[in-house]
Amino acid sequence: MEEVKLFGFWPSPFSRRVIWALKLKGVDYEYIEEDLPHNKSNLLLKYNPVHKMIPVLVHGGKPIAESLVILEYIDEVWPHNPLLPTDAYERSVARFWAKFIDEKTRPMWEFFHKFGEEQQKEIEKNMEILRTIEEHGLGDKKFFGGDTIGIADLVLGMVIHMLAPMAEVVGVKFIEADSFPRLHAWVKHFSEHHVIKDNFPDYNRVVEFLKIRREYYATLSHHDH
Ligand SMILES: N[C@@H](CCC(=O)N[C@@H](CS)C(=O)NCC(=O)O)C(=O)O
Repeated sequence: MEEVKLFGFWPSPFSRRVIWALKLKGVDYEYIEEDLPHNKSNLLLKYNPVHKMIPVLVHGGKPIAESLVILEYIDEVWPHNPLLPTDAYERSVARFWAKFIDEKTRPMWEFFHKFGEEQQKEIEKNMEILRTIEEHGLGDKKFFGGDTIGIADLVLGMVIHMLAPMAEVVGVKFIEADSFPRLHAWVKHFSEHHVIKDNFPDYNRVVEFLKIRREYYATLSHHDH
């Protein structure tokens, strides 16, 4: 079998979704942790010269960048335990939600960089995005992928290991049982899945990492005013 390598950064939701996909498929790979904040490796710059970002999957020496592209590649090369449905229409629906969640969840971090009224506005925007996913995304399914985890679930995983600890550090709550019952049930199903649970970043370590970031943003915001 050709060698598989993954370049990632431990708290990043973008490399995390790829780790989960490889684990769901049972693909052996070598994980290479990048020192993103301080010192990107020459290999990362060589493999992703366009964005210079993780994740990069290297399969048989050939690099693939952009997490959604990587997830689709993984599903094509290792088709067992599929992440996408076989039916063309169902596949397009799965891709629609993966794209929507990918595009909408990254800006959800904005509240973490802001304070006061600006922070409140971002929190409200986040609630609207969650409302859209709650009302139009999941329906009565357990996962976006139906009974099993699919591509959109892997992308939405970010709300558990990044958005939730960010909310904890700031002192707000997003996905609660009474306001978002479907998403709340999804959080439980997804985080209790054995592959996800066994390959989850250390929650307390993420909180500590985020506290330092939050203090840094607070210093910046203090200088602004
Ligand atoms: N759209 C990209 C986003 C990846 C991304 O934002 N990676 C961040 C880490 S969370 C990164 O490598 N940042 C390094 C930099 O911006 O210089 C994907 O889905 O793969």
